[in-house]
Parts: sequence; C-alpha cells; structure tokens
Amino acid sequence: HSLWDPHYIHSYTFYHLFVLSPLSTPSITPLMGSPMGLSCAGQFRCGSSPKCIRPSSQCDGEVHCDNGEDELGCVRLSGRSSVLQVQRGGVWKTVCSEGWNNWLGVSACKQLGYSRFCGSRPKYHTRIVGGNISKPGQFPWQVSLHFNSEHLCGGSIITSRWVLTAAHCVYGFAFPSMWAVLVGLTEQPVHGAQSLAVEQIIYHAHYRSNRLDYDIALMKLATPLAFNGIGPICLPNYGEEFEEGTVCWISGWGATEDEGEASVVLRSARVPLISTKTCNQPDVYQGFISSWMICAGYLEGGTDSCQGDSGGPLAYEDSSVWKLVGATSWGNGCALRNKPGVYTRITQALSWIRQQMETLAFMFTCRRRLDIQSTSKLSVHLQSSQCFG
Ligand SMILES: [Ca+2]
Repeated sequence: HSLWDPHYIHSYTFYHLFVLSPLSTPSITPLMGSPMGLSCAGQFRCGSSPKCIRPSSQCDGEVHCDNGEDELGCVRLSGRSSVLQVQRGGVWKTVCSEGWNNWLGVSACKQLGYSRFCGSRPKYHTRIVGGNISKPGQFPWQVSLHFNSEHLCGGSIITSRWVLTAAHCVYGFAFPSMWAVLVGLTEQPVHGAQSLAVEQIIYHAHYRSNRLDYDIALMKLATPLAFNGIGPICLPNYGEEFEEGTVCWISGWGATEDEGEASVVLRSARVPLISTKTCNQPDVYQGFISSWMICAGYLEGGTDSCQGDSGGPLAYEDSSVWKLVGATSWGNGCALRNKPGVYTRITQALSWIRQQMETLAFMFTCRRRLDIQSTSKLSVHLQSSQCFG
C-alpha cells in the first residue's frame, strides 16, 4: 500500500512536531495596568494590540481584534447542570432559554465554529482518473498546496484562516515558509491566483510515515482569506454517519493515471462511499481500513483519486450544503479493480481539528500578551499560569 505523493519527502527524519496539550476553556483577562498608556474606557481592549473595540463587537461572531481575542471565551458551561451559555455584549445568555432568538442562535453557532456560511457555491447544471474538468467556482474550497513553488497536494478551506490537508503531505516538511496556499484557481501553473503564506503547520501527533492512520494536518494562513469567489466547506457534525453508496465528489490536480504527470486543470469525479466492511474484504484492502479511514470509488475501477490529489476534499452535498467527508489519503495504485481510494474520515478527526484551531489561536494570544507584559515590567507569572498552566 503506497501513500500518494513523492515518497522522497518522507526520507527526511526530521521531527518537527508542535504538540499542544489541551487547555482549559480560554477566557479573556484584561491586561493589568495599561502598558501603552491606553485605558480603553468603556471599551474592550484587544490583548495583543493597543486596539480598542466597542463592547458590542465582543463575542458577536466576527473577528475585530487582529488576533481574534474578541471572539475567545464566548462560550461556557454553567452551573451544576452544565447549561451551555453564550456571551453577548458582556452578558451571559443560556442557550434556548427565554429571550433566545434566531440571531443569538446563529451567533452561538458561529462561536462554536459552525458557520452557516460554509459549504455553499453557485448552482451548477453539470459533473482525476476518469473525471471531468472543473469550472471556476465549482469547488470554491479547493486549494493547491505549493511546496517550493510546485503543486504537491490539495487541501480544503475550512475557515478564513485554516486549510485542512493530509499529514503525509507535510510530514518532515512542516516548514511554513516553504509552502504557499493557492486559492481560486482551476489551472496550473498559476496565472493571477491568490497565493497565501502559511503561518503554522500542524499534523496529528500520532501520524507516522510508515503508517496510514491519523493522516490529517492543518495549515494556518498568515492572513485571513477574503471569501470572494472562494469559500469554506462545512465540517460534518459530530457523530454524523455517511451511508454506503452516498455519492460524493473528489477533486484535484493529481495525475490522471498511476505514476503519471500532474493535471494542468482541476479535475473532479463522482464517487460513491464504500462501507468499511466491504473495503476490508480479503480481495479489497484485507482489514487495513481503520476507523480513521473511509473508502470511496468503484470496486470495478476506472475512477479514482491519484498522486497529487492527496489532502484534497471528498465532499458531499447535503441539501445544498457541502460537507467535508474525507481528505484524500492513500490507495493501491490508481483506479485499479478492488483498490478504491481511501480517505481520512473527517468525523473521526473533528475533536482534533477543533482542538488545534482553538488551542493555537489561544496560545498565540497568550504569547503576544506575555510579550506586552514583559516589556511593561508587570508580573508575568500570573499570565503565564493562565496561558500555559
Ligand atoms: Ca467581534
């Protein structure tokens, strides 16, 4: 069983893991004193910058501070019965209680990471190996990950700052400065596509190049994406099951035949999901399919993802909302009989994804806050213990 993409990238034995331990619920603590001489009277001060924002801009689901501190610590569990509460304008409101309205519901969902603005695209009246050429905007979440200015892998936009891909794309190569995320393009090489710098790369701590599990990674963009013509795909819900035979779409610039050249144009294909039971049969993948994997494609062969498609989306349209079911991971050859594509099962990775995004955002805020603290000669240990303890 071979992983997609050049294997030489795994020959490095450089362990560049940035493993973060789970932290308790982040909370905003105003800076003690005002190191920059700004009081922000009656306003909310962004921890990492001298910026002040209106109190109503705190916890409204939109980022106003440069590092998003205004949108941290907006959700909590309260009381003995652990009711879910959401902060709005400095007041905690209990979910679904009296006075709860649609606006608060949408705002709460945004806080919890469920943006209603994911997974939509313009209407198409249409349809890799055996796949069709895609039109601009057909897969607005699809990105091309360039390493040293060359397409290496695919990925999916999941928020304005995060791109999801496969761990085997970045393993041993998690150097942000060598990567660029290209968005809004259908043809390679690139003409006028938006290219974004990468601030941080994280892959699952349990991923190893000689194994197939935990094949998931996240790239944090150095600057947020503007969603014009491009947009995020929705993550599936916790515990959401996708049944055998559910028709999904794969897309990418991967090879159109095994060991072939990468495709110039973005290709896509319809692939039905295959149950783990079927995929683990002796003549298919003989028990190699774990809970971290999901199979899709045709046992008769002919249509499949291939080298260069790695990390890209396996997407499902659920009542006109597109959800990310999988990330292209591995396969035996491409489009061979009884060797369908295998994808990282996103529902299995949800906790990990949420944890990385929340923790990293929080750590960054803390680090910035500590920098400010140390220059102002205020005691650091309190902030330290709050951030890292
Ligand atoms: Ca805000």
